[in-house]
Amino acid sequence: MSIAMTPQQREDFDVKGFIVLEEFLAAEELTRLLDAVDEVAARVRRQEGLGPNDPFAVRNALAHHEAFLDLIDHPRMLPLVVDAIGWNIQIRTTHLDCRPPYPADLQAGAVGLGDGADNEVGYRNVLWHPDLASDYLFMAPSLDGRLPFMEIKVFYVLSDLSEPQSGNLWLVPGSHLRSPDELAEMGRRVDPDEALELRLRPGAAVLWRTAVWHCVGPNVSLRTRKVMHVGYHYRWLRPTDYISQDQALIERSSPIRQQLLGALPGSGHPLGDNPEVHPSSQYWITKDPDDVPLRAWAAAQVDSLQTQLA
Ligand SMILES: O=C(O)CCC(=O)C(=O)O
Repeated sequence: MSIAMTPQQREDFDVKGFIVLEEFLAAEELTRLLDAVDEVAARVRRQEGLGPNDPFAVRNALAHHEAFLDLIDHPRMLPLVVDAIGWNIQIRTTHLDCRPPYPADLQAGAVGLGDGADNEVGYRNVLWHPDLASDYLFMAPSLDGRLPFMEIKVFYVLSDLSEPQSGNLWLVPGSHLRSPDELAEMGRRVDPDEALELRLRPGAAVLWRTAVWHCVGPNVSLRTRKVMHVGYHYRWLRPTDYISQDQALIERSSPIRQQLLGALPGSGHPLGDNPEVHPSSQYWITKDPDDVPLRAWAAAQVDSLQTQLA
């Protein structure tokens, strides 16, 4: 039973591979996030020696500001996340992307081809790709050549991306059902009729399967592109952004947040009572419900819905 996903959203998620949620963030949430982006941007620019017009991205963004951290268990998004991927999950990555407008004389490269003058000077012209299948990472485990379902991301639009060519996220609806090899064989050139440039206002969110082919278009608008992606995957996979999160952060977090931060509760051995002879990773075999508090949380949501419907 779904906790929050409507039948239409379920169909969008399964068939197109993504769900668009316009006006998802409340005005105060958006303001807080934009202030956080400014604060983090100033710090990163200082630390990395970047100028005010240099693009940059930050990974493990949740560790950089409380406003970003609060997105991982956002009370209206978490139910949709659990409906999409289940409760046995943790954060794989959180990334912030800030991409100022191109200088007037900079030629925008073609969408999704990963080259062009913009790419050469650091405005990443992100190639069409599904996540977890790039050849420089690994050719991911395949299911008849297709990617198995391993993860989702939530894309939060913080700046105005409602006009074309503002650094928009592009998607190929339904491509999570196609093989990454097909994209490679196409020379990563996607038929424009198949590609969708998401044009979204600040505060929108998109819950998407990262196996959907996607890329980022050039930003020839006059505004800086500011977006966040919050990625969730299964607890038995390894995160990209951290081995373990900061201990002080884990200690001050709720049990559900600790789970999402990839932590295990208690002081026992993570391989169980008999780690020498019968190691049994708590990330795999969850005998103790405290290992995965999202499970009880999801069950309680379902119970409450059933009571309301009875
Ligand atoms: O929107 C972005 O900046 C990056 C999107 C992307 O390529 C990804 O999340 O893998």
